[in-house]
Amino acid sequence: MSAPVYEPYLRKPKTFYEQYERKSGDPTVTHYCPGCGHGELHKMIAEAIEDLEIADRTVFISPVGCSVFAYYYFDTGNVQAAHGRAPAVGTGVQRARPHSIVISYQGDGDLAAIGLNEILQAANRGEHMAVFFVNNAIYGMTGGQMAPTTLPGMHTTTSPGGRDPRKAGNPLRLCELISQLDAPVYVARGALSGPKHILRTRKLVRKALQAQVERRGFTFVEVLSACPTGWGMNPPDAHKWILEKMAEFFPLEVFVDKTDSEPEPFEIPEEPPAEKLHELLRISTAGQVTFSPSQPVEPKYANPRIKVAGFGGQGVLLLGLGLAQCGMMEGRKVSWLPSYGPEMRGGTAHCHVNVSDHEIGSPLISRPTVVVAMNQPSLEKFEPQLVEGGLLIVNTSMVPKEPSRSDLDVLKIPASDMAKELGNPRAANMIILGAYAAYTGMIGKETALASLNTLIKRKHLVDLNRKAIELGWEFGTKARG
Ligand SMILES: Cc1ncc(C[n+]2csc(CCOP(=O)(O)OP(=O)(O)O)c2C)c(N)n1
Ligand code: SF4
Repeated sequence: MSAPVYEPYLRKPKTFYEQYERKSGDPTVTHYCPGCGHGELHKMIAEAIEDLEIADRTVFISPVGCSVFAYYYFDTGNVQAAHGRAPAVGTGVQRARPHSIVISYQGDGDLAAIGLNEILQAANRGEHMAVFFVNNAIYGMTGGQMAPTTLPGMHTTTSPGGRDPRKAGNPLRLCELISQLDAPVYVARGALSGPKHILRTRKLVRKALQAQVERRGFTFVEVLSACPTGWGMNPPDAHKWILEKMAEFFPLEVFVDKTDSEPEPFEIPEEPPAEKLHELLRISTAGQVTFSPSQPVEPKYANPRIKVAGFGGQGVLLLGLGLAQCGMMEGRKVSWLPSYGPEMRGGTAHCHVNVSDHEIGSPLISRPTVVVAMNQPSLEKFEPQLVEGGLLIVNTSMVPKEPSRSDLDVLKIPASDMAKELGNPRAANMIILGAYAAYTGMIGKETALASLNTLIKRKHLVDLNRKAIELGWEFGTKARG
């Protein structure tokens, strides 16, 4: 007699990675605490994605909180969003790629505190996304502080005497709030405790995702979930507490279900052909020629990581763009990342520019090899960040102070004064571009001049900027010796 073959009951859904990349430890287990609801809900979502066959078009958005770790587990598209911002990121994803299935997976600190406005606005707009809201009544990741969903009288690290509704208000009931809006098509609350409720919650999860497949609109499933660590309970007690205490305040109901109504007609828009990309992004290729690097580059100047800094109005960002533009024209990989001060005018501005013969891992630069300081505060802020022996270019017209380090390669240039003499102080940035190009050999003169066709939108200013580059080039050549 042959042995019976049993279908494995507890199977790992295919939506999960085979191994979980983590900082340390066993890569086959999750790092969630024993009894934590995140793991249970992850599994329900993963199974539904597998059964609905949507893994290849699902984008899972995990913001801050214990939910952030979702990208370690889900073999789908993943985006990590800033605290509370998953619905905004999801909106962008859905609108750019309407064929995608967007999941916004958020904790109660994330969704009901810092992200409350985001979720209400997204729900009110009826964005096409499934929101899974893990309500464990506290901030789990940071050690159990009071959340907007903390029960009256509940002890947390920030309400050691118990939540007092007279001071902290009553807990927010998100399902009830969201179901007041017209747009949401499905709003329901489940609990992760005991087989009956776990099976019911599994159904709610599926329904919310099925509605996305049918492109019906905004779906919201709140899940009462245990955080034994934050609650200071063992897992069985925590699970009991969900039904005995939490469910009393947060009723387990389906609040809205319009998933039977006619879905809005939808056709997946065609992808634009790659040749059209320039047009779509409004990138001008007019007058662009590819130049080969004209001078040998000393290893210390090759693959620069550049920070250009100054105050608003000095053309700091344009100088950064110019460096990237020239690098691109000479066939290199480039990135440009601007950073603005909060003021519209007169504030500080800086940008990060990578020009490299290799793929660029990140546009963000923390240890630059080149710093351009257009004013005094920029010197003070960015000189310390330079790598040992890095190149510091100082606009001495605006920087009276001497650099403080002695290990640096310093190019001092009175760029603003030179630009004034040329007829326009705003041309200081292009003088520096010319000087940098000649001093380091990283950019050919012909390339720098030709980049102006793309960089300078007001054509009557091209001539002035051309002169500025020439002037800078002369200065840089002399300084190089
Ligand atoms: C802008 C910002 N503010 C605060 C924090 C600190 N912080 C990290 S996680 C968290 C709360 C997360 O709680 P919740 O959303 O309930 O998720 P849980 O960890 O309980 O699953 C906070 C306040 C942060 N990372 N970023
Ligand atoms: S701290 Fe709480 S929410 Fe975070 S993993 Fe542990 S049990 Fe889960």
